[in-house]
Amino acid sequence: MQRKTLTQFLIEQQRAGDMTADLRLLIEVVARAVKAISVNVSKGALAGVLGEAGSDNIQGEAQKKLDVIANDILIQANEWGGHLAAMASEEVETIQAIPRDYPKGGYLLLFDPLDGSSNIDVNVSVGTIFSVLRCPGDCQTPTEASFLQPGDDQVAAGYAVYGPSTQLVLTVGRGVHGFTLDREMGSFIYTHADMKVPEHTQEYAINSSNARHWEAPVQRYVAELQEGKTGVRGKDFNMRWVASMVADVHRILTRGGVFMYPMDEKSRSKGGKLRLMYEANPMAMLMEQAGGAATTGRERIMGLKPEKLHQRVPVIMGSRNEVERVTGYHNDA
Ligand code: P6P
Repeated sequence: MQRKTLTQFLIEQQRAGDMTADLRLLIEVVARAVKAISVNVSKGALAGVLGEAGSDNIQGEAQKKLDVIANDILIQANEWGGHLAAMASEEVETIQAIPRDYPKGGYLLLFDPLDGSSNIDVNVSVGTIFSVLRCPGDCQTPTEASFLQPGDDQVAAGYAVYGPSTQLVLTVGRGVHGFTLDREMGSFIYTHADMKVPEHTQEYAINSSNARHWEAPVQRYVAELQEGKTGVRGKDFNMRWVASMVADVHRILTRGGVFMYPMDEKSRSKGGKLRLMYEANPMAMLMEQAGGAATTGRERIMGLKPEKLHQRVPVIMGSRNEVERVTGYHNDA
């Protein structure tokens, strides 16, 4: 099979009218930034980039050196291109304005620069998640309110997973497409055309140490999975929990499953664990574009009207039949 690069794929999408030149530039620039993050992540201890940065992020979480490195790489890569009106990052409280020296464009880029960074020091897969919105109204002076759009308004979403290979998975609303980094050539090769989440699955992902804090519908659902063929589900299930959302979601996009970080008593006061704007929304767009589903347990994630840039939500996403079952249990309760 002739190896198609990301650039060729994007040019063909632009030619087909599925994306603007600026959106193509945005994705190319994010892909280049992801390559630089991959280089840093894969050096690990050799580059002195492991461990704590000695600072906390807006979430009050201790930042890893690589969190800060990845954040800076994404900001510096995107600020000069003229495709963005502003950026927002999990690692920074306020929105990131485009420096005066550079032109502004019509897109807003949001990202979690290094998701799952607690896994960095133990050499387990981590990732970068990004979401693209249009800047509404006057793009000369974007504010936080400019970003507070529902997930349905995303024009693109994707992630990079830094695992045994570095893969970039993205959607611009025409299905989900995966690329694998050829390190020798330094280019992303189109390796996963039109990824689909299998409707049925026998695999689920949840941090079971929180079981006593879950709401009844989740406790019921997980108990049925654990009863396996001796219970109402009539088949056995397997459990995986990487504690890197990108790695868990990538596995589900590749072979099915359901990912859950539901509301629990521990995180209720914060609204949940995962962030809406740059974790739940982009992953929800990918899941729906791949034939899966994504809800809070009670409503579609991409229908939510955001109130705050860093707000958190409960997340249940993956194989459609499983998400509908869990959501049904919530609505029954
Ligand atoms: P826990 C990583 O910190 C993250 O935001 C997601 O990537 C991951 O799914 C979740 O938190 C892991 O949370 O409570 O299992 O450590």
